[in-house]
Amino acid sequence: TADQLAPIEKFVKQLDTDADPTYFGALKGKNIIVIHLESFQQFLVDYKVDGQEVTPNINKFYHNQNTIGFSNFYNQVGQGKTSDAETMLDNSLFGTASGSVMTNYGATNTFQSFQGYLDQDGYTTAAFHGDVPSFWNREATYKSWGYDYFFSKSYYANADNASYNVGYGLKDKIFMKDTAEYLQQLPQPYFAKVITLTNHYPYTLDKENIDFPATKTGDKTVDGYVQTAHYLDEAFGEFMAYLQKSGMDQNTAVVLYGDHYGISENHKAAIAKLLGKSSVTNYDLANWEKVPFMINAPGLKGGINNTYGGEIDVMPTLMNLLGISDKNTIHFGSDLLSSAHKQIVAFRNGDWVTNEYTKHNGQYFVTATGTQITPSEDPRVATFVKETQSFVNNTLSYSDKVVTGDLLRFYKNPDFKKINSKKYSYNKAKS
Ligand code: GP9
Ligand code: MN
Repeated sequence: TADQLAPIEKFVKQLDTDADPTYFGALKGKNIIVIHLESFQQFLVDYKVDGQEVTPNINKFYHNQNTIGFSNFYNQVGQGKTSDAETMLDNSLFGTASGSVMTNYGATNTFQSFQGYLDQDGYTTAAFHGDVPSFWNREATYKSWGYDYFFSKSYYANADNASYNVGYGLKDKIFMKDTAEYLQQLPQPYFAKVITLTNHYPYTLDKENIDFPATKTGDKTVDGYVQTAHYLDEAFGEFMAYLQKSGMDQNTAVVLYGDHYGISENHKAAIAKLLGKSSVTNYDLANWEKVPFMINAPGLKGGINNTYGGEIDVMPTLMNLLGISDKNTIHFGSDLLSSAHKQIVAFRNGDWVTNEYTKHNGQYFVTATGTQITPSEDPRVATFVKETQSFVNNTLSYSDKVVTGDLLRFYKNPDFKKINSKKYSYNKAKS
């Protein structure tokens, strides 16, 4: 009921920040292309195998003077993996404790999504993905989130041709090329989410597309990872070249993010080899949860940003960059570019990272140094840990309440026009 919302409204109010004046509205009216880098971890950025960069195009993008490149940005997904990342990015709501929000609630819940705000702001919104539309219940969910268009597999030429596919669907290079051409035809300004696919477990690629040496960790399931990551980087490079050649880059912001790990914590020996260490600690594994988040646009004041944050923070960050107030949204993240941003990153299992201390698999560390600590030995640290844990537990459980109770249907947001999911159809017109 509406009463259940009151404590939640109070909780999310404390996340409200004043936007940084340099960045508020800096991307106003620009096209936004968000590229979802499948299974892409931050460690790959600037990573080399035998002296060779795995992802030269993404590295260049990260260090570009018009890119804000986050160095302490974490994935926060749970069982819903890709779908949890999408739920956080488009709604600033966490994935649920188990299962997937998109699968279990995507068709039926009321949402106040980023796409809904963008629509009110005159944007066309579209999602692109080279898999069937039913995967993760995307088709139904995107209607609830108010996406105008969903270009899924059948929108791409030769999608049924086996040589165009690997793993779950279309090869990234083919997918990205056709996507760029679709983007060119969208009414502007547009917001586009482009979900890549080839860099997905078990990291297989056809011979013609392999042009990077596999790692030799001795773990067969991870050694192909740098090869598919390299392929994804080439697809991204070709996509950016198209934007530049066509002039599409001029009024467009490109945002990159990684959705979750590519190599899970179960592969400790391989992770140690990749990091050049004899073994890994829980502190190393906390760092292993980092994924890229980069924002680039012509004229944007860039630089490496060391703020601690995660996927839950993307929507408030982008809203402020677009000059859309996030004050009245029920969001569980906050603007990473605001000096008031609370640097607590909550993980779905109750672990957390802050700019001061880190909790991972029940152990505590100083975030800056990796030194392991026992919080009870220092009253100040003990209090910090207690307060942080209580914030993390609250943020997760309040987000769960919003989702499982479908509470947004009771929330009267003065800034938000209700989404009518029935309005949308993503069927391909027969030609
Ligand atoms: C499939 C894809 C993969 O369409 O997005 O999802 P994941 O297995 O990474 O959750
Ligand atoms: Mn994924």
